[in-house]
Amino acid sequence: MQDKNTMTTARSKFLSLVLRHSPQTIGLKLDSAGWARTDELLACLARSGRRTSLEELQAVVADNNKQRFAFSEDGSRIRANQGHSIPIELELAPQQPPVELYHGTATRFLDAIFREGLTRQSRHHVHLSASTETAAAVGRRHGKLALLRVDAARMAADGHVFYCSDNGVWLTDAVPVSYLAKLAV
Ligand code: HQG
Repeated sequence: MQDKNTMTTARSKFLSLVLRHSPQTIGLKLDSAGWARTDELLACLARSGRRTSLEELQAVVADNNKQRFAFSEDGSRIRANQGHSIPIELELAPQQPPVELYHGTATRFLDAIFREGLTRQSRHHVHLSASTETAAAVGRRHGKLALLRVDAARMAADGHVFYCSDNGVWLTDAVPVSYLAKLAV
């Protein structure tokens, strides 16, 4: 018998897979802004052998450590707040970023990053954090940490557009090398 936390984490990972990358895995359809109907999601989960109650789904959304998912106001729809690899349009409004933002990465990527800048890889945007702690945690997922400071104020002044996802991740299309500086860790 798995404990409740293990189940919630497993459900959250699977939900990331279907709402960000591969809804077709369970025959689910997302609209152009990434929303799935909540009742359809529950039906698709049940049909694929992952029966989940509405209460259990609500617990996954509420307990998620990074608020990765959100329900629409009336609860009839659900989507991932960011991190998609499939083509959806989150419809976020451009926002003025903080003066500095941070990006955590692995040291083995630094040569490429200081050649071509930060590029979005398989995601829709480059992901940046308002705190060095969060950036460091993101970077450590990839290997030996390298921490970069992004001159967001100057980027914005130069016309680069920033968005902030509902869970506080700063997003932009690319960060050219001239706005990057390596920080000591
Ligand atoms: C690197 C997590 C070589 C980039 C986090 C990163 C985040 C380059 C990796 C979210 C490069 C991509 C995103 C270049 C960038 N050459 N490498 N020119 N430009 N890179 O996972 O930012 O848990 O796609 O530095 O909290 O690490 O999924 O991006 O190391 O918000 O909710 O290429 O994922 O959120 O890796 O993480 P990722 P990320 P979740």
